[in-house]
Amino acid sequence: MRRWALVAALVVFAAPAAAANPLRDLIPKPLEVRLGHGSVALGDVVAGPGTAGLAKYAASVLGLHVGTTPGVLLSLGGDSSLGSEGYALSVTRARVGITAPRPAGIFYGIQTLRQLVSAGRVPIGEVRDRPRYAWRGAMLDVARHFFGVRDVERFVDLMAAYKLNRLHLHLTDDQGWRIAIAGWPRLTSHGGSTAVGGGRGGWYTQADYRRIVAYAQARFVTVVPEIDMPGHVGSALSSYGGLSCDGVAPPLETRLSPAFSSLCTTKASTYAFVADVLRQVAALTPGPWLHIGGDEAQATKGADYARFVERVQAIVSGLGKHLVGWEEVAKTKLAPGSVVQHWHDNSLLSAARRQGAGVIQSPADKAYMDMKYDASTKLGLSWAGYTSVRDAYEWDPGQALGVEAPLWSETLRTFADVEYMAFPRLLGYAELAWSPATGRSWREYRLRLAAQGPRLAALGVNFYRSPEVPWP
Ligand code: TNX
Repeated sequence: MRRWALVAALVVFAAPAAAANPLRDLIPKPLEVRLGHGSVALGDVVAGPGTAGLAKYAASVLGLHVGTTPGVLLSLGGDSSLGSEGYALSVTRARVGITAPRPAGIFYGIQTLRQLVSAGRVPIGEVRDRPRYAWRGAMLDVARHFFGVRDVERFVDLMAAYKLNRLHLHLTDDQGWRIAIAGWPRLTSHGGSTAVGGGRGGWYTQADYRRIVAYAQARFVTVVPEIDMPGHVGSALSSYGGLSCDGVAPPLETRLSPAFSSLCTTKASTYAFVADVLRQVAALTPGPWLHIGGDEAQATKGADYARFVERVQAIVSGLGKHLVGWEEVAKTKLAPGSVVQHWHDNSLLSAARRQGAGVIQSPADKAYMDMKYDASTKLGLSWAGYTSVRDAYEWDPGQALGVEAPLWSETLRTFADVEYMAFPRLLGYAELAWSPATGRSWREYRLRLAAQGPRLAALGVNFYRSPEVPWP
């Protein structure tokens, strides 16, 4: 890097009237970028030791071949201060090199390279990069409306292209139970049969879910499965009436916001159910987290709620996993390693911090991708206000494990709807989660975002052409 600076003239990011250079347009913005002069054509992808799988992946996304003609060289090793996800990318006249201490870093270097390629050429220069936060997530609500394996895989690819690394799947809610659990067939055959508005439902077999997990894992995305409890359980109660205190199965729920429901927290059989479900989900999930929801348990009495969450937390620990819960779980006594997902109540955020819990920032008025962009947005909700592309970008997550942008799907029936709400806001969250906060400005970001428009279009993404952004 230092030697490079001697050789090449150093051009800074905001150089006025500088020629277009994709090194200036990267999202998320890297830690350090040096621009050189000119560009180089791409050759083959050459795999260094231990990078054969990554080379195959790089070749497929870059439209190249794995070979030996000096081209894109992937190598493990180099500067260990880049950490488990950082990388160095160097483009000289002779070759493109991606070097990283760990495979994830090579993967992110490949994502950066993808954004640099234009008409088969890459600008000469250097990037040194590593993320600000470990948790860079998005949540997909497959319960209110169901989205199949292929859709979720596409979502994973789009997340990974912007260096996000956690996919939180909201698998169960009042209007749908979306994962098959052996021994409880009605959860899916009945509880998964419909959706908000009464349309067709759907669910993942355990093989489907494994496929999603493996697909995500290959892209360095950890799946965090959520089984929401003790509230938001209409689909479970309707499938097995014994899970409710009165023993009566309610009808299937298809309203957008139904009355609050609760598992019966005082019955021993409820815990047998919860333990069986969590054991099966844990066995399918290599990642270290199980999300147990815990939000909006208005139909559960306060003392019952605490006893329930603490008991479920013990089940989760017994499975060797860490509990993740919406911020309400901070009302209970959290175990070391439990993680709290903040969504709207600052006193619960403080309670989580007082207990030393890790915090994921998902403030509804900034990070909820189901909030309408403005009054004219046809999809989405607005209970937390409108969230323009600028609003979604202009905030700081502060001290936290990281950031996660939830996408609730009450109003989203198709995957095109999902894309319209997620894009382009997701790119802003990716940048908040990855890039240093210093020097951040909407005025500068909106230009880089504009430059991503053609890339999103080329990927076929149904993104919202916000008037705040000067799309080309
Ligand atoms: C609140 S956020 C909910 C969800 C809804 C969402 C809609 C949270 C933990 N609970 O059940 O889908 O608002 O924006």
